[in-house]
Amino acid sequence: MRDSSVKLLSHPSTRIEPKSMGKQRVLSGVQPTGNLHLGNYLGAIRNWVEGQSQYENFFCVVDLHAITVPHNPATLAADTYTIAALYLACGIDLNYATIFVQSHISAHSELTWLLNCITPINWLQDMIQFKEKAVKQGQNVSTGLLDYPVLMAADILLYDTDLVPVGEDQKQHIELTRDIVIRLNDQFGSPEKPVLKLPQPLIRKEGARVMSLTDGTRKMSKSDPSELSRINLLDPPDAIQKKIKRCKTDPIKGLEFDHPERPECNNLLTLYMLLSGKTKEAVAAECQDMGWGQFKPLLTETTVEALKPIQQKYQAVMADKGYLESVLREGRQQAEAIAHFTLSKVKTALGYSTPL
Ligand code: AQP
Repeated sequence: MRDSSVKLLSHPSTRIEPKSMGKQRVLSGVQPTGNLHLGNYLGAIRNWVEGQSQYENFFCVVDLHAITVPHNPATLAADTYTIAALYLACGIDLNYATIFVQSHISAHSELTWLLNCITPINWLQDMIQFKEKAVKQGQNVSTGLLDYPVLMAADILLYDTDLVPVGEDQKQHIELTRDIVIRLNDQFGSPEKPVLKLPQPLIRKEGARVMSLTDGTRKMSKSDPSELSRINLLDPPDAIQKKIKRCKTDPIKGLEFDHPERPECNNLLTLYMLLSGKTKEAVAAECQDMGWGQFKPLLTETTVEALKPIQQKYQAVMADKGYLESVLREGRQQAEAIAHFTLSKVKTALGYSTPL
């Protein structure tokens, strides 16, 4: 790496220890469907980073999922690289993790087909995310959107994953993955010799559901048409200041957590707590007598400071495209070997002949 600020990133070929050593395996991913926001960071990536040394980790950029809603082919590849660079910038360490791009490994699509054929269609029609996104798209809902959770199941199952760290919104999809495993093992394996491993969700309570800045009852989301609804990890300080200044609040004096009629207040205090690293009790005591006029600049400064190191590291990673490419190339090689082994196991269990 040319830039000294990214010295902490290890080059893929200079790792200091093997990543597995009998550890439980973790897999998770983010779609390249837009700018990563504080919900993606606090609900998912920050937890990946905090737990990474305990596990053998696979983090993918799930670009096949990205086309389940209308997408722009002119930006898909660049968005994919941006997400991979942000993984590194947020602190994913190659000593513990493999980073790769989902579409670079054909086993994801192939296992999806096999799993499709044992997944009842009504299981997919019941998924909350499908119903919500389908409503937004009206007549143009693709089969891919309905099939999104089966592709996600394939992502998880290909790597014999033990744990899937996600935000609360993805819990139903992990439950569906488990149902698919149980069905497949039941039909094509035996209790002594299951075909696929049963994964568990790993959902942290704090940050599991970061809410929109413009409506504290809806989750912060990349696809919300209003830019003011979310803070992106790459937002400059003036954009962060503007978004917090304009965010929805209430007229009640004094700030408090967990009040059922103050969802925005709870969300903003939670953001302050998570980004400052203070405890809930300390934040409750610090902010109990504050008005919004005093709290908003405090939250702005805390957010800007928390995102500064991520933004600096991101710039350094993006300045060396060769490095990022080498990370993804090696990631693909490592992930592909495992994925193809699992795929072969499933094909054998389903009765397929071996390729000649
Ligand atoms: N608001 C959120 N709070 C906590 N966690 C969240 N995640 C997403 N939004 C929040 C978690 O981020 C990870 C990656 O999500 P994704 O990009 O794969 O898809 P998503 O959940 O659909 O995220 P978005 O931002 O809402 O994207 P769009 O608008 O494109 O659908 C997941 O672990 C998710 O739980």
